[in-house]
Amino acid sequence: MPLDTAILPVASAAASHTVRGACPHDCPDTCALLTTVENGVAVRVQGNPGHAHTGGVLCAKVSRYPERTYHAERILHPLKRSGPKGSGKFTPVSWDEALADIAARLTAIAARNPEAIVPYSYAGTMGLVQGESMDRRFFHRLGASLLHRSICSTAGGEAMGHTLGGKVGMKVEFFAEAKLILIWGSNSITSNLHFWRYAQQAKRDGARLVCIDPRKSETAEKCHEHLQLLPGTDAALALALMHELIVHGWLDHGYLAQHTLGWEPLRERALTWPPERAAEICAVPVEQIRALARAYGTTRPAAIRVNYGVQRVHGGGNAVRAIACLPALTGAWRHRAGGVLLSSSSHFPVQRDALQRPDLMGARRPRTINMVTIGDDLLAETSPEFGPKIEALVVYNSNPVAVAPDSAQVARGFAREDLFTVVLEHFQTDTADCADYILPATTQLEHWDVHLAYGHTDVLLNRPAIAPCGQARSNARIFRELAARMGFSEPCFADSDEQLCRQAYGEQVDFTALLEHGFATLPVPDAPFAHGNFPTASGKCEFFSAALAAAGQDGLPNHVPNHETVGRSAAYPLAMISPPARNFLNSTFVNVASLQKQEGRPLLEIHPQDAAARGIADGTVVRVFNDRGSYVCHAELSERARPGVVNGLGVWWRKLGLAGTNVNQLTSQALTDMGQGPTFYDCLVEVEPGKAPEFATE
Ligand SMILES: Nc1nc2c(c(=O)[nH]1)N[C@H]1C(S)=C(S)[C@@H](COP(=O)(O)OP(=O)(O)OC[C@H]3O[C@@H](n4cnc5c(=O)[nH]c(N)nc54)[C@H](O)[C@@H]3O)O[C@H]1N2
Ligand SMILES: Nc1nc2c(c(=O)[nH]1)N[C@H]1C(S)=C(S)[C@@H](COP(=O)(O)OP(=O)(O)OC[C@H]3O[C@@H](n4cnc5c(=O)[nH]c(N)nc54)[C@H](O)[C@@H]3O)O[C@H]1N2
Ligand code: SF4
Ligand SMILES: [Mo]
Repeated sequence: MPLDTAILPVASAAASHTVRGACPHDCPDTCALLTTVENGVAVRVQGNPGHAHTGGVLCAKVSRYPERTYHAERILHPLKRSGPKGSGKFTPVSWDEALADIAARLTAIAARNPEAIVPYSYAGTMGLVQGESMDRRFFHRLGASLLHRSICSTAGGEAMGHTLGGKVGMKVEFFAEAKLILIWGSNSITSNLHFWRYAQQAKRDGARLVCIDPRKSETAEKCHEHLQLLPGTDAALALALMHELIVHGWLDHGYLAQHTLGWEPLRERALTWPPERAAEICAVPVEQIRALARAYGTTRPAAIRVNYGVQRVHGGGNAVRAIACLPALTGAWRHRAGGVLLSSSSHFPVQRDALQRPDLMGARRPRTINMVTIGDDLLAETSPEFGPKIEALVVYNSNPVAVAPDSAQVARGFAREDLFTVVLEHFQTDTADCADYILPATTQLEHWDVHLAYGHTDVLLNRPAIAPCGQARSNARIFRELAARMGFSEPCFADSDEQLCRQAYGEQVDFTALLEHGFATLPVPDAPFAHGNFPTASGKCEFFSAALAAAGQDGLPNHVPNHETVGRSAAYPLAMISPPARNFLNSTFVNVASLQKQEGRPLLEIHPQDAAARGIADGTVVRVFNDRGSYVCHAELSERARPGVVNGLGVWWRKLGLAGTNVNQLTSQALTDMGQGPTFYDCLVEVEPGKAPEFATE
């Protein structure tokens, strides 16, 4: 089968061929895809065996790509609202009519104040072209509000910036050579499968695997040990580990002296955290903390895979900082299989200014809206602090009505009759239901893109494998055409999707190699911090952050209790976390029948003791509630939940819930200590037996 013949017009393509691509989803693995196309139809999507990190293996979700792409409910024409706001009723219109009307509406609002227009996007596709190129140029030129894209990773990202100097760390492939791996706040089997393959290799070679997670996840089950702490207590644990490293002398004094900043004050801080203190806060046996410290202090090489699960609580930034300090205490960085990895994305030399063109804002400095607080912000009136009331929202690559916290408030905001909402989508999601216009977007099989990764260090190229389905257009094309209709005449608005692919890395990555192989490996050293060289201002691992101290924050990592701390509320005694479901990707794939079937139905895992105390039987309907609202789902009595903590696996579409809500009805808009991120896992609830029909009209 010839490779990549899809660059020829599809109609003339050979009867069967394969096309190299990249998985677009918000997943650390960024797999290399091979799509088999027969007579212009994508019949199979597989992992590229030639790409080492992918190893020819895809997750169950993306193996179903053709099912999603050719789904009967795919949006194939522009749609205009024909019923009351939020009713989900639409009629097809032509692209001309839709684009002309949208351009006219946005032009009228911009004439009064362009900041009343807000873009809302996240990582529905992580592609640099379809996610952060022409769209950004468009909104920058328009003078629209900026968006703080904070819904996932800003607390941990900022914490890494203040500690290591960026989202940098161990190379993922060397986890395979570690002798001890801490899997910290990560359900790797679910959400980082290709890291798990390396961890399995290490396990086969004798490594010990320890999982640190409030939930007995699929991953926790397969590790040698599981430390099942309360949510939001990771910094206490990390500080207690430091305490033990110090009192037992498991320290690399040479590394500390040469490559770290602030060791003396950190030492003093850590000495205030004996394991007993942490054990009480984390609600785990003190011996388990001592044993973990001994293992970490005495095993070489020791590696930490921390994931974003730890940082969705009030003190998420501090927790990540505390964890990120650990390898410098023991000098684990000296070995290529030692250190820590949260995200590798700062290793990528993306030419963001060229791609996004912030210069098009000229002298304007629009306000920034935080995507986490979109619920409150859509309901805010014009004021000197807030700026103008939001009049128009353009949503793409995101499903905020389902994924943003405090969704009762988000849904109220989206229901505003006077809000003009445009949604670029593949499907009629909860958010698309609230649109004035839905514009059909292409999928990864239908457009060009180029990618970074946050779980490895290869750049990937995605070629279109098939022609766009129906009248779908790529995000970049839609913004290009809107720009033309609004009279934006700068030459950058004429760049094609393929040209944008080339601009994403400019001269930094060899585009010819990308065209030829589909991926290119960045020249990152095997042990990047063996000799210091951290990308911080000091070049050292910064235990003490002068930037944080200057901002009035604690310059050293500390335990910051949750906003909603277990034991503080009699009304809501249970902590709830809502981690990713294995067969969905955030709210994507929820409508793919085979995957929905795998996942079953919206459910809450509850420990049998907590269930018994409330008269809840396995498989029955329950109402989960707090002051923000209630969520009706099925109870699953399960040891996956620890006593006192319930797990509401995410993120179902609201309209598929028993009472038209999902787990985000319960989560809050409160922010993290760093990065103004969300606190999805910092949430108290109560659970009671319920009946589905009783709540059906709630
Ligand atoms: N299948 C699948 N894969 C995904 C996703 C998905 O929805 N489904 N989502 C993708 C996205 S958007 C992201 S950001 C990435 C990373 O996504 P993450 O959100 O980091 O997901 P997980 O790796 O599942 O890790 C979350 C783990 O952290 C645990 N956890 C919750 N609170 C705490 C806490 O306070 N402390 C500790 N130690 N653990 C805690 C949860 O129980 C869960 O097992 O995964 C991506 N991959
Ligand atoms: N309770 C709870 N809530 C959470 C989380 C949690 O763990 N618990 N996780 C949070 C995290 S980590 C994240 S990252 C966010 C994710 O939130 P989002 O980024 O909103 O992710 P998705 O829900 O997957 O929605 C992405 C949408 O983009 C669309 N899309 C995909 N590709 C394209 C394209 O090329 N063009 C256009 N126009 N659309 C496209 C998909 O069809 C999909 O509907 O959710 C957060 N919400
Ligand atoms: S979602 Fe993740 S594991 Fe699945 S194919 Fe995409 S990158 Fe690979
Ligand atoms: Mo995320």
